[in-house]
Amino acid sequence: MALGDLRTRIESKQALLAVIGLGYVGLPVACEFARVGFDVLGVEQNAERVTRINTGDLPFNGVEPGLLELLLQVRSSGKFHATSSYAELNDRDIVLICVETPIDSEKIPQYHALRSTLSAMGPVLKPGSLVVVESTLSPGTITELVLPLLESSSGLKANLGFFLGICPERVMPGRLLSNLRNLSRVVGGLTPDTAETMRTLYRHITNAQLDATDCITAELVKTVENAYRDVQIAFANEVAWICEAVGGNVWQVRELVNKSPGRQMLYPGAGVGGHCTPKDPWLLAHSVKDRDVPVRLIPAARKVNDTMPAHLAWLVEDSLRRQGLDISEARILILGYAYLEDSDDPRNSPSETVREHLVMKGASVIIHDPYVPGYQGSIEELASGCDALVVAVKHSIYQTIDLAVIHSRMRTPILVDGRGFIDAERAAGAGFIYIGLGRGFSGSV
Ligand code: SAJ
Repeated sequence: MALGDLRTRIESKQALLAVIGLGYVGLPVACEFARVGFDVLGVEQNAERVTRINTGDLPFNGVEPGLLELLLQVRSSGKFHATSSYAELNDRDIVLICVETPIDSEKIPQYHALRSTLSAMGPVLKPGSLVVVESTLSPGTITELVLPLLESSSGLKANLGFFLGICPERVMPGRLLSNLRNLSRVVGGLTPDTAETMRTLYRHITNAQLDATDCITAELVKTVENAYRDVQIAFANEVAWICEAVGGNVWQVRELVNKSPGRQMLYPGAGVGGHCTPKDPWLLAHSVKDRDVPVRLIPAARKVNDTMPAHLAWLVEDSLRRQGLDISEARILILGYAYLEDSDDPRNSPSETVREHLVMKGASVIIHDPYVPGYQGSIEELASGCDALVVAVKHSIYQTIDLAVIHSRMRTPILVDGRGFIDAERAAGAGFIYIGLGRGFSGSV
């Protein structure tokens, strides 16, 4: 099918769509296209996840406004169903690829999921179809890996047998649907015509700007926007360390700095987790690994952010020591395990690293999280006999916990706030010794 015919079928929503990978990115986008009237096939390797989706059960918890209702709606309308069989792709005019693209311990991109997807879909790819990668890729990956692999597995030639582009996602757990509908997107096509056809497609579900570009630009924009955020967070974290040393309060400093025009200092914290921000800077750096390009700021920012969990553990140890307690005899409750407030997504959880450091120091550590299975329960009960409460995630419910009750249950009333989330006066009023990340001891209450 020529691109023009495909665009006509897209405009009339007759084009048959497939989404490969039904995770935080793929499932919402599949449901959204089904909601507006496309016939959507979801292809997911995890059979248990396929079953849960086909029985109207979201395969993840967390607060995702509207997603469950949407899934039920598109299932009952018959516009969306999931499968683990690639064979069903053979009639699809459009295939969106939403699989994970992690990095390994050496910060090298791991494209196993992408490679196996491209190898499996090639033989059944419908000639004339449009393939769009939504996963985040190291700049250059579309032309250096995706294109040749898809040509060899399908036996088709790019821009003749299939059309190829990349449209990086800008979703965020807790705002999956709203980000999808309301955030602009970069639409990178192997050719300008392909980019325009992709715009025609995404216009159906996105009411924000769709910026047509080439593939390398789209790959760069996605990895740069997250590397930029990581550097911003690292700056805030470094200022927090300085404030602690000189007796400042970073939360107050940040507020006043941001009154200066053109400043937008982000928040220091217990660490940078998730599937995007810790990884994408390395995908960006990887694009020039074999070239004489001095990439220094991006790795340095990663290092700053990666030391925050250890720093929080040190704050806990130091606050215990100041009360004459040895951390090796302490019982510590960490509040929050998900990487982000009001989400159940535990990927690259900074709390896990905090726990590891505390355990290495000999402490016994328990964790509470209202959304992550295995960590739910009564905070009051978990706090019994503890010597320190560590706020690692800004889950909304932690704003309303009864500090007086928790205080009465604890052996030593130390509260270490890793997110500037608990009101220091309120904590002190409940009898806590409040230690805040980024607040020098003379700044502590
Ligand atoms: N964090 C801080 N300080 C901050 C902001 C975040 O320590 O000021 C920490 C968070 O606690 C978390 C990690 O960084 O552990 C990542 O937080 P995030 O707000 O960057 O959330 P992500 O990783 O879901 O980021 C996504 C990104 N969006 C996409 O990749 C599509 C990011 O570019 C967006 O800016 C962010 O969502 C958003 O705010 O929407």
